[in-house]
Amino acid sequence: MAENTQIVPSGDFGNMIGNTAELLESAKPFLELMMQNECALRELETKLNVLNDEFSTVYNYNPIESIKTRVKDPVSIVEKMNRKGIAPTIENIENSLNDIAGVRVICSFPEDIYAIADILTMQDDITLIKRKDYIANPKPNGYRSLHLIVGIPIFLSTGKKIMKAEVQFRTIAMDFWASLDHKLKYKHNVRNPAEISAKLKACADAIYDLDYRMQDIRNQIERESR
Ligand code: 0O2
Repeated sequence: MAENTQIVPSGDFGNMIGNTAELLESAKPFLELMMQNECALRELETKLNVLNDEFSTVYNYNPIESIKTRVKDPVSIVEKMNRKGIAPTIENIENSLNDIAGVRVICSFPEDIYAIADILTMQDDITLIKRKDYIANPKPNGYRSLHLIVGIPIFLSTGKKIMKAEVQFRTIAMDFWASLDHKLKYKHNVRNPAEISAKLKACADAIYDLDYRMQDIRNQIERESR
């Protein structure tokens, strides 16, 4: 290093580092909240994996095809708070959003969805806060899933904290449909949105029919192969 190289920042660069440190400090409570939600997701994912492993070993059957987890991104959090007309403070975010932590559980058959959802919510450290059955009562556009809002404890150095999480259960086919529907939501320049919505609704109904027909075949195979 040359003798007079300045290693202590000064001037604008120094201010910039100072501002960054302040910014990081002020973001800490938010980062902490995100970390706690990540922890809640890990707990839930483990519980679901344990159930799937047990079914696989004991009944030679995997009710869960896949599990996806995500923490809601900061922009979506702020947008949702704005939609609700609530100031996006840490306290308000924690109190008014149920889906900062989100788990999506993909099952092959509708019966498995209800079985796993019931077993999960019967666990004594899980609290069922809200249940929306969009399979029995689909949204007008055809969206089907079972949504649970659950409370789950995480254990921090300061003690136990109950976190909220949204668990969405769908079949593989419902998930396929929801991905395409999600694309429509974010494309604002489609020429025939009404026509596309009608086609999607018809597909959603066909998927519902197919899911239950496949389930009947699966059950018949089980009955007739004992
Ligand atoms: P993202 O990016 O998936 O997180 P609430 O305040 O809980 O009563 P909320 O949050 O509208 O009301 O709950 P709701 O209706 O149960 O649905 C929330 C989530 O379900 C959405 O999250 C989607 O993931 C999914 N969802 C609901 N309706 C539809 C639909 O019509 N199509 C698709 N593809 N997904 C849907 P976010 O926050 O929209 O986004």
